[in-house]
Formats: sequence, structure tokens, C-alpha cells
Amino acid sequence: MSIFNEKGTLRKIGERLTDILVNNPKIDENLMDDIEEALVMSDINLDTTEKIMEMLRHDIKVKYIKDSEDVKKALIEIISKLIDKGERQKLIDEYPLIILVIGINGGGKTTSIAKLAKKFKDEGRSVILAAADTYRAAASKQLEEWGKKVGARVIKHKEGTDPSAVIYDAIQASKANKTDVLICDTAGRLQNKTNLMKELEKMNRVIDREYQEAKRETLLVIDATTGKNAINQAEEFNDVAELTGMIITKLDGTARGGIAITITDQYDIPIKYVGIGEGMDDLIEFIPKDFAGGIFDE
Ligand SMILES: Nc1nc2c(ncn2[C@@H]2O[C@H](COP(=O)(O)OP(=O)(O)O)[C@@H](O)[C@H]2O)c(=O)[nH]1
Ligand SMILES: [Mg+2]
Repeated sequence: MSIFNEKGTLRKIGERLTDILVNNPKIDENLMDDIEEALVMSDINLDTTEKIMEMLRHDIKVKYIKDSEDVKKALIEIISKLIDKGERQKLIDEYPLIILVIGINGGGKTTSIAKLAKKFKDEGRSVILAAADTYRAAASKQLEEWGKKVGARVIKHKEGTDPSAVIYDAIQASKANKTDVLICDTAGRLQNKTNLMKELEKMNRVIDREYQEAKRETLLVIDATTGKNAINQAEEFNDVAELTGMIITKLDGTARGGIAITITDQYDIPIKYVGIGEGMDDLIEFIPKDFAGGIFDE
């Protein structure tokens, strides 16, 4: 079974499509209507669904597809193509690297940062974490605890200080220690878009000025269990930040894996990792082909 579907995240969409294909071995308009309906009911939006259907009709015609087993194969291929952003799929593998992690509160930023730090540490990379979510004292404490667990130093300031100042200090520490990776936690204040934008701009200015030698990633963390809301968040954050990728969290707690397909298609942002639990090792690389195959448990 595909690792992406072990916890049932693609169950809804998989069950619907499998039922339809088993019950309609003949390829006709009925079948096409049913497939379309199944996609829409699985957290895939209308626009993306139409795109998938158009590609499917095209494949059926040019590949002379005659049976539902081949429809299944075509669907896997189409969805895989839609969510695969090629070169941009993988996290940059050049160092020093600075990763800015953004997203709304409770989405799983801090946990995902800990998981990422653990991955880097396992690869033998040095890691510093910047506690730039300075709005709640609990936030930097949480990051500090994770830092201890994964063996990464945490740079923090007092509650309420300027997040850019934390990033400034963390950059100086990273430069002084020739640290490979600096991961910055941030506060997710989407309620006030103008402030958020200003804050992000300031952080980016500090990075531009102080850490020119570093490669950059800006990752948006999205909680899959929020369904349609997740799609709105992608839109809002995509407006205010130059996102290089996403981490979709809590795919273990939901059958709403379909939103991953919509988000990557609609906003052209690669999903780089997915969270499948609360533990340190519960972060897996997003492989489009495997994810699409997971729809039919292949
Ligand atoms: N089941 C599950 N829970 C997660 C995952 N990622 C984060 N969480 C939980 O979501 C909650 C919020 O996470 P946190 O990292 O504090 O979110 P932040 O506010 O964005 O920093 C915590 O209870 C985490 O343990 C995941 O992939 N799966
Ligand atoms: Mg946090």
C-alpha cells in the first residue's frame, strides 16, 4: 500500500473511483459523469476537476482506452502530472540554506520544523532554529523543547519582540558557526494581512541584507483537515509571500487528501513534504507519482 494512503487520506476519493470503475466497465458518458462527480466530492475543486476530465477524455481518445482498468491507469498518470512540479519538487540541497516557515497558528509549523531539523541532523547537517514566533511565550518554549530533542540550537528572544531581530541574531549565529541550515518559525497572523505582509517583508529584507550567501526556501504549512479552508489559506499566503513550497500536515487524521491535488494545481506550488503524525519521524517527502498511485492503493 502506498505510504501516502496507509492512514486512509485518499480513502474517500479511492473508494468512490474504484466503485464507479468496477460498476461501469464500459466507457461511456455515464462513466465520465460519475468520475467527474466523484472528483468534485473528494475536495477537488471544479476547475481542477474539469482539467482532469479534459485530459482523461483526451487520453481515452488518443490511447484508444477501452476498459476501466486503463481508465484507472490514465487517471493516476494525469493526477500525477498535475501535482508534479518537476525540479521544484525537492527541497534545495545547497548550503547554507535558510528556510522560512509560515502558516496559520495550529497548522503544524513548529512540529514540522522539528521534523525537518531531525531529517537534516540525520543527514549529518548542522541546524539552528529561530524562534521568530514571538507573539506567544509558549511558542518559543515549544520550539526550544523540540530543539533539545533533535539536537539543534534555538535562538530566541523575549515575548513580544520584533521577529526580524530574532532572525537577525539567528543569521549571525549561523554564519559564526558555519551552520548548514537555519529554519525560522514564524507567527501565523493571517487575520491582519497588511501586518503579516509587512512583517514578512521585513524578515526577507533582513535575510537579503545579512545572509546573501544562503539559499532560500519559504514553506507554507497547511493543515489538511481544514478542507476548503486549506485552499483559502494557500491563496492568501500565496498573495503575501513568494512561496517555494508547501508542507501539508495531518494527512494521518483525514480522508481529505484530495485537497493536495487542488492546491498544487490551482496555485502551482509544489508540496515538498507531508506530515503523517505528531512524532519526530512523521514527515515524508512528497513523491507525486506515489501520491497519485495511492488513490488506488498502488
Ligand atoms: N496528527 C498530526 N498532528 C500534527 C501534525 N503536525 C502537527 N500536528 C499537531 O498539531 C498541533 C499544532 O502544531 P504546531 O506545530 O504547534 O502548530 P503551529 O501553531 O503552526 O506551530 C500540535 O498538537 C501538533 O502535534 C501531523 O502531521 N499529524
Ligand atoms: Mg508554533
